[in-house]
Amino acid sequence: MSKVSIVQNILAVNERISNDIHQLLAERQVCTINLMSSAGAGKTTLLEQTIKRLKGRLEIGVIEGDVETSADAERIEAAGAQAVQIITQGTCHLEAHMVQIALNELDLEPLDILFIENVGNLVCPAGWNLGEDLKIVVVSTNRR
Ligand SMILES: Nc1nc2c(ncn2[C@@H]2O[C@H](COP(=O)(O)OP(=O)(O)O)[C@@H](O)[C@H]2O)c(=O)[nH]1
Ligand SMILES: [Mg+2]
Repeated sequence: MSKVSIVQNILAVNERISNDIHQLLAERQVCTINLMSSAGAGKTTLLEQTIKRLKGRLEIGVIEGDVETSADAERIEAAGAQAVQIITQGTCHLEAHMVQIALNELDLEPLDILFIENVGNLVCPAGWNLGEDLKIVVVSTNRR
């Protein structure tokens, strides 16, 4: 039986697009943060509070990743920042080509920080660079 491995090719394409994104955002002097956690850990809440607290000091934009809804982008806009929603239709992580398309919908000119809220999943997003400067993992526990 012969086997064909395509994983390396897909990741190589992702890496190339990720590098293009990183270069574009560096030229625009936008610091980009890829925010990851399990579902419901508090990523969007953290972003809402960050946007409100930094209002008037730093301009923030957000690319939201979700498997099926636009609810998070609506929350971000209500908090006062530009937001673009990527609906992955079941895919468990964001890939660089999705972010590249979403970037066309944002006005990068005023931005100081771009947050990319990844799909709620602690495994899949880790393998896919998105052109970010930093990856941040949000971890939450209950109080007992
Ligand atoms: N008690 C408590 N609840 C929180 C906190 N952060 C988020 N939540 C709640 O946890 C739920 C999921 O939060 P969300 O920000 O949507 O998580 P995400 O899926 O990681 O974006 C919501 O009902 C939030 O109100 C927190 O710091 N403390
Ligand atoms: Mg969220």
